[in-house]
Amino acid sequence: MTDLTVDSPISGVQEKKVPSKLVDNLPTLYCYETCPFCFKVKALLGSRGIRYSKVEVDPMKHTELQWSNWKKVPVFVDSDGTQVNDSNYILHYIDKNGNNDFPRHGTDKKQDEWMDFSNSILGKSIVAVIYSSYFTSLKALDYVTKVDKFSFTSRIINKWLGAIVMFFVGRSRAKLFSMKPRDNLQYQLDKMAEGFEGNFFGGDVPNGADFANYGILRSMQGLNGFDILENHKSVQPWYARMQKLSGI
Ligand SMILES: N[C@@H](CCC(=O)N[C@@H](CS)C(=O)NCC(=O)O)C(=O)O
Repeated sequence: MTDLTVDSPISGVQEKKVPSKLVDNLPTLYCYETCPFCFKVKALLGSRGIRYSKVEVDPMKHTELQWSNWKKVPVFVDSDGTQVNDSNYILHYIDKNGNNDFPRHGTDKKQDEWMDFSNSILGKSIVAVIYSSYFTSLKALDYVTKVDKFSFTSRIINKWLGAIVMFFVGRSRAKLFSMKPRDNLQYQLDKMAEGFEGNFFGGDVPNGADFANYGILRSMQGLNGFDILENHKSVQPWYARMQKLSGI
């Protein structure tokens, strides 16, 4: 279970401010276009109407994150230069400094568990389905060929080599579950739906668990296995509600 205090010494809000890493003086999100953890943050920023800049990180070289000790995406830099690492921490940080809608970490066991579920179960379950073959992996990585700022060579390497890497990651994720990837995803969505308290995990208003799990699932829209969600009788309407309010 993710413990927001001990997960990693560099998860969460960083002491050193990095205002020089802001783009256009706006809160800035360092991300990969298709990263599930990044979609969590984009969904929350969208639902709160927060304007922000996006920096697309090269998934192989990480050039854009050379300045940071934390090399994973998302990294969020707030307008005052505060750096926050790790998606669930970023969700809490943004909420705390804005609407303050979510119960804070440690005060609502259910929210904490479902936020943890998004990383430890759902994220791994979708990866096992999206990257279940080299062909489906290539489809998922096609986006890199459309990132203008990447060089031609980077685009080719990121797509064709990236797909091999992700195919093996998919296989390793699949081994974590006893069911086949598609059956497992169906099972995890059934389980997840049990956590809804009416319209959302948070009841009438979405909480951290809604944004965390929506983000993960949003990243598979249009990719292999998304039909499982589209055909799910309670997850699909929840997904549509989240999509409407987040605008992504
Ligand atoms: N616990 C982190 C996980 C983030 C993560 O694993 N991001 C992936 C991209 S989807 C990553 O950056 N992996 C390292 C890499 O690509 O080198 C979070 O929730 O933000």
